[in-house]
Parts: sequence; C-alpha cells; structure tokens
Amino acid sequence: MKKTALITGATSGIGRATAYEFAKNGIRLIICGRRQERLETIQKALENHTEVHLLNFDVRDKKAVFSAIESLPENFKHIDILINNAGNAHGLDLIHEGSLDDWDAMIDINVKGLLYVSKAVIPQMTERSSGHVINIGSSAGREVYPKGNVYCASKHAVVALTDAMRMDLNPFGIKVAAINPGLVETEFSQVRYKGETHADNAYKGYKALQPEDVAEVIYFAVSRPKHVNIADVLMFCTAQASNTIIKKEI
Ligand code: NDP
Ligand code: 8X3
Repeated sequence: MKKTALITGATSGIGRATAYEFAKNGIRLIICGRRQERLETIQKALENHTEVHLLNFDVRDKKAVFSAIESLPENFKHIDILINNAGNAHGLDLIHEGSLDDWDAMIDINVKGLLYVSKAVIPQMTERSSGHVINIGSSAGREVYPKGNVYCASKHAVVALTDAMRMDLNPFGIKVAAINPGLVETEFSQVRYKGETHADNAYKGYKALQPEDVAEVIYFAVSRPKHVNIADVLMFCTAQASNTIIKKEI
C-alpha cells in the first residue's frame, strides 16, 4: 500500500526537494507551508506522479496547525511519515546585539512549531502503533558557532527532542530520526540575512550540499525495512569539516 507523508516547509529548499523525491518514489504527499502559490505550483508539478494535498498554515499558530491537520480529507488522514522540516535562522548576531523578534521567530518556528505539528500528527501513529518521524536538525544542533547562539540553541533542542521522541515512542514501534545537514544551498541564507546582498555570498567559493542531496538521504531513511531505523545522520558537503571550517577557493 502507498505511504502518505506530511512535509512541513515544502515550499522551498530541503522540504520541496523531499516532496519531489517522495513523489518520484510513489509516496502520497501532504505539503505544507505559508506560500499558497508555491504549494499550488508544486502540486501541479507532482500530481502526475502521486496524489498531493495542500495545507497552508504557519507552524507558530497553534490553532491553525491543529485545524489544518483536522481538516485533512479521509483519504489523507492516515499519515505514515512526518517530516518536521519547516524552520530557518533569523539573523546572525552577537548574543548581546541580537533582535528579540529574531529570537522569538527561531524558538517559535524551529522548536514550538515542530512540537505543535508533532502533537497534531503523532497520536494517530501511536493509535496504530506505526509511523516514522524525521526531524530536520542541523550541524548547528551538534556544535555552536560564533553569532549562531539562538539558532544553534533551537537546533540543539530539535536534536534533544528527537532523542526524547525515540524513547517515548519506542513502545509503539514508531521510528524517529534526526537528519542534521551542514551548509545546504537553499533560501536559508536569504532568510537569515533578510535578503541583504551578502546572503548571496554564503554559498560562494565551494560547492555546498544541494537540497536534493539531503532529500535522497531522507528517502533512504524512509525506505529501509521495518526493523531498521536510521536514527541520526550528520552530513556535510566535502568542503565543510565543521561549522567553522570550510575550504573555500578564493
Ligand atoms: P528554506 O528557507 O529554503 O525553506 C524553509 C521552509 O520552511 C520554507 O518552505 C518555509 O515555507 C518554511 N517555513 C518557515 N517558516 C515557517 C512558518 N512560520 N510556518 C510554516 N512554514 C515555515 O530553508 P531550508 O530548506 O534550508 O530549511 C529547511 C530546514 O532545514 C530548516 O529547519 C533549517 O533549519 C534546516 N537546515 C538548513 C540548512 C541549510 O544550510 N540550508 C542546514 C541544516 C539544517 P513558507 O515560507 O512558505 O512558510
Ligand atoms: C544551517 C547550517 O551552518 O548555517 O543549519 O547553521 S548553518
């Protein structure tokens, strides 16, 4: 039987590439994000490969999260795979110079948003004693770097929540994983630097991971046999050795 996956942050970057990878492999999709036009474009592009349902909500909005997931039509209610991917960095500042709004955004989206979506989806997995949750963490969840403070803290929280979920959901046979990439060339830097011109420099002088590279690893994890759980992955582009060591050609 075909599996159904719900992907948050499917309008761009890693989430969108994962939607394409899953569609190619016949997984039915619930794609989520705030940009309706993009959701519709992706649906059009993928509907020849698989069934696609759209959900437009902000993961920060508790009520919107629950009502979106409750609104799913009967044939999409059974979610086998949850990809908690929506998230971003907002700003890159010394701790005493950071913006409170940026801090709120990162904690509210990357941590609380992930929790709200999980709370809305996981109970139907525990009821059926089956399911697979993949949280998109980051190398920033393993090692902090200068000026990364709150973003790194939010991703450390994602890694901690992933380990905690794996323990709590173990009696139900639910797989839980964190996929933690280093630098991936997406709209991430446009968001972090608020569209400033130096955002374009973030991926210059080396070949960063592409969103499709991460999507392939996510698909690898979801396509393992029932007894295998890829619990934790750290992946870098070859030019990156750690969050602070990147070999760039100048
Ligand atoms: P993008 O900016 O390309 O994509 C971010 C996605 O998150 C978009 O689809 C956006 O959709 C969604 N999103 C953001 N805020 C909200 C919100 N409030 N409510 C709902 N959806 C939201 O970045 P990436 O693809 O790079 O990022 C995806 C994940 O990967 C994030 O969790 C990020 O932290 C993580 N990551 C990224 C790395 C990188 O270097 N790029 C490295 C390691 C991890 P919309 O705006 O339509 O709502
Ligand atoms: C995104 C990668 O290095 O900008 O999580 O934190 S980094």
